[in-house]
Amino acid sequence: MSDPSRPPAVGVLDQGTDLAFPPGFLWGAATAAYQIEGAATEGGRTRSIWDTFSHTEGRTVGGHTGDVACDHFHRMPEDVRLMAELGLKSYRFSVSWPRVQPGGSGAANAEGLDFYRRLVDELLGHGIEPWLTLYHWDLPQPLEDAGGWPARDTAGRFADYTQLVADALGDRVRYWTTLNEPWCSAFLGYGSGAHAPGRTDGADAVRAGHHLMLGHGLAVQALRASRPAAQLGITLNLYPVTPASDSAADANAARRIDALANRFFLDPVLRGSYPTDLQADLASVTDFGHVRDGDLETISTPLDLVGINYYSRHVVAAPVEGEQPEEYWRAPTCWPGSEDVRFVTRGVPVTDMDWEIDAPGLVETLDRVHREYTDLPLYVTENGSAFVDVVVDGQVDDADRLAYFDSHLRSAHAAIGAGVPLRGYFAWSLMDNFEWAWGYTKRFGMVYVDYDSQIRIPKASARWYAEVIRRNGLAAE
Ligand code: IFM
Repeated sequence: MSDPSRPPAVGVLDQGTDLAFPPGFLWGAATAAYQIEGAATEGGRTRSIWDTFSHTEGRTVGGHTGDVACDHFHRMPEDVRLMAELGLKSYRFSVSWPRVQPGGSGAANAEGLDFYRRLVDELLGHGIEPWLTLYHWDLPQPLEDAGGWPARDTAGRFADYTQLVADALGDRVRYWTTLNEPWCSAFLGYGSGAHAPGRTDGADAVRAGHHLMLGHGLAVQALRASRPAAQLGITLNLYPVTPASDSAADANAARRIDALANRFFLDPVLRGSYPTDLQADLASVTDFGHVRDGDLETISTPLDLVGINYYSRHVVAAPVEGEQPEEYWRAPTCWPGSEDVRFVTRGVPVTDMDWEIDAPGLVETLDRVHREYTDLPLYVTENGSAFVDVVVDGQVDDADRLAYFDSHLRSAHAAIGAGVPLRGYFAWSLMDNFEWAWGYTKRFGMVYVDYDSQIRIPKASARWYAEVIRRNGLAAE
C-alpha cells in the first residue's frame, strides 16, 4: 500500500458495536488469470479462446486484449506483498490452462506450472491461504477448434488438465474451485456470443453447460483420488429472479429465467438431476440427447463447499404484446428458449455495469442455496462493483464501491445470523483488470491500476476492507 497509516477516507469503522463475523471467517479477494497476468506469449503459454476473441475486431471495447493486463506475471511478488499489507487471509486466483498445458493436451509445461508454484509459495510465506480456480474461461484454442465445450471430449480434457495441476500444486493448495461461473462460459460463450468463443447457438450453449458440469464432476473425482484432504467446490453466479408484477405471466417468466440462470447448474450439481420444467422450456432448443447414462452421477459427485458469486438481481416480465414500456428490455440471446422474456429496469441505483445494486439479494441467494439445496459450507467467492474512479493527489476515494461492499457485507452478516453456514467472502476484485468484453473500461478493483505505468494505488475501499479484516467485523450502523 502507498501509505497504510493513512486513515480510510470514508466508512471508517468507528467506536460503534461491531457486527462481528465468526472466528476464522475467510476474508479474501479474487482475480482470474487472463484478467491480470498478461505475458500472453511468454513461458510457453499458447492461445486461449480469449486471446483469439479479444484479437478479433469488434469483440471487445476498444479492441482491448489481455496481452499485458496488470502484468501480474512479472509483478507477482509485489502484488502478494500488497495482499499481505491489506491483511487478506486468502487469495483466490485462477490457473491459466494454456499456460500449464499448452494446446490443452499432453504433458505439462514446467515453466507455466512454476509460475503458480512460486505464487503459492509466496502466498504461504505471507500467511495467505491460496484458493485455486482451475477454469476461469480460458479454454485452450485447439480444444475450441475441436468443438469446444459443446463437444463431450472437452470434459475429459479438463479432467486431464486438473490432474496435472493437482500433481504439481496439490501438496500446498487446500481450497479448489473447479469452474468459475459455468453459466457465463456456456450461455455468453455459446449462446449470445458476447464472450469467447463468440458462438451463437442455443443448443450448443445447453450442451456446453452440460459438458462443463461433466468436466467439473470428473475433475472432482480426480482431485478427490489424488488429494483426499483438499476442500473441493464449484463457483456459480446466482441471482434472485423476481417477477415484475404479481401476474401469473410474470411469475412464469421468472420461473423460466430462474431455471436457466440458477437451477440449470444447482440441480445437476447438488441434486443429480435437471429440473423438469427447464427441460420442458428448452424442448424447442434441445432434446437433451447429449446427456448420457451416468453423467448426472458424475456431475453430482459430493463436494466440500459451494462458492457463490453475487452481483445483482434479475427482475423479469412476460413477453409484451404491442408497444413495450420503456423500462422493459429484451435480453441478449443468452436465454435459449426464453429470448422473448423481458428484463425490467426498476430505477434503483446501478453500478457502472448498469447492474442494479441489491444487497438484500445476497441474503436471499445464500439462504435459498442453504435451504433448498445443501448444508455444505458456503463461500461468497466474488462480490463487487464497477464504478468510475478518479485519481486525485495520488488517492482514489471510491465511496460508491466502499458503500457497495459495506451493504453486501451487512447482508452476509445477516445471512450468517439467519443460520447460513457462510464461511468466507472474497471481494471482486483485488485490482482493476481486463473486464472481458468491456476491456479496461470497467474498474472493479479495490486497488487502482494505472495501465500505462502499472502503478497500483489502494483505493479507499481497500483500506476500509483491511480494517474490516483486522476487526473481523463491521461497525454497527
Ligand atoms: O470480472 C468478472 C469475473 O471474471 C467473473 N465474475 C464477474 C466479474 C465481473 O463481471
